[in-house]
Amino acid sequence: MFSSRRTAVTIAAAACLLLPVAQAGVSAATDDPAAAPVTAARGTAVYTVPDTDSRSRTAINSSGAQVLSVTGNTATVEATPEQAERLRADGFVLQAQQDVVSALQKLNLDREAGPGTTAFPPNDQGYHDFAEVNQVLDKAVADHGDIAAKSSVGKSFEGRDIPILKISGNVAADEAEPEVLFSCNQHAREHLTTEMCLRIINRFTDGYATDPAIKEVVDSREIWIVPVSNPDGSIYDVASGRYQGWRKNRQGSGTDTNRNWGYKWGCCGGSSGNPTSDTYRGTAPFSAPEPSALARFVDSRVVGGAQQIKAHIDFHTFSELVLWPYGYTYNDVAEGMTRAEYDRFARIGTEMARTNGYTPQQSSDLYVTDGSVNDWMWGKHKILSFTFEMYPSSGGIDGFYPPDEVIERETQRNDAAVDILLREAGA
Ligand code: 0X9
Ligand code: CA
Ligand code: CA
Ligand code: ZN
Repeated sequence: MFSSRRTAVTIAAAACLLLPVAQAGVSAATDDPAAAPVTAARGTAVYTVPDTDSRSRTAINSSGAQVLSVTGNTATVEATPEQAERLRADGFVLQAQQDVVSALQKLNLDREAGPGTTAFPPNDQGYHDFAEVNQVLDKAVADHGDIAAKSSVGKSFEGRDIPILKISGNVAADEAEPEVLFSCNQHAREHLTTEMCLRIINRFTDGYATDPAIKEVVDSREIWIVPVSNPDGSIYDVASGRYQGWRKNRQGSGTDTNRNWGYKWGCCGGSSGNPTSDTYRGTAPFSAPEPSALARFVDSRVVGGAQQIKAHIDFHTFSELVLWPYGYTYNDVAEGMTRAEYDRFARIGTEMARTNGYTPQQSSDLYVTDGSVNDWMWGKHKILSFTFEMYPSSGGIDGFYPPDEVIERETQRNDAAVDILLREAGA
């Protein structure tokens, strides 16, 4: 029943797409009686921009607008009317697709109204809110205490523990086994990634007793999983009774935690110094408590002078990409990255992408980012660190809110890639 309602919502959303170009600078919200403000100040719309490349997409981000996704050479961009006008003056072709407030409004049609809610909408109950994530972790430990242990990497800005699960044979001991980290939901609205981390947890705990291949991996690795790297933002995105389209943490007007990592922070035009920007880098490297806590955890895995964590995936949505460092430079080879090391990233990234159908590329091929997690993981610790941009391959703001019916298919899609990374951690 919920799926047919979802279909109706999707069709309604599609019907308002593709405004005539002549009106493109005008917000569609004014034409839409259903469009009540979600976040009062949010006057942005989503546009497609054809014929972009990595440099022009970096320029779009520098203008204050934000690239949401890229398919081929076409970027999907969120911008205010002023930013859109400015980009047009700079020669970009912008075609308006959707008003963000009304698009979020349409996604919210099934939502139980009212504050104090932390749960997902009735039609998206397949997603786990933060309390439910903790229940999944607690159950994994209760059911499989010999191979699963829960702890915290530290506190979020609002004081929540950021939970981490370790999975390994003889889990209570720190054994000399290659360690692998999976992290999810750095960006608040990218809820499908939390489900990805939960799938990894369930697969390697529930499968242990019956699947020899799973047992082999769990017994020869120490697997760390952080399902919700940004709990405050993730909860905020859902809790008001409506999806907010929120990306950052909840410190002041929000820091983009994936611009706050302390390797070449703010170096290269891949982040913003404006606190209201969606790519605000914060006041200093690790000024945001969430990446700071995760970084201190990773630092703590240096044992006897050797970093134990060998490989890492940070899951994001969307665009269906496998990305590797560096993000701060267009160059393949740079300080701390030899040609051989780059080629290893490309080889493993390409191999993983063959299994899930994503597009493999260096992360700066998307656009330049500085202060991202992968650059820090590799630049400081030589951890083989990838970003996966999950389903869908393209879309507007609704791309962050795929219906819960896709969770199983789109998380299962990455099983083989996860297995490849776990293998490579021992190479
Ligand atoms: O911009 C980002 O932080 C990531 N894309 S998202 O749409 N999920 O926000 C991409 C980060 C890729 N860059 C690096 N990994 N360096
Ligand atoms: Ca072990
Ligand atoms: Ca160990
Ligand atoms: Zn993201």
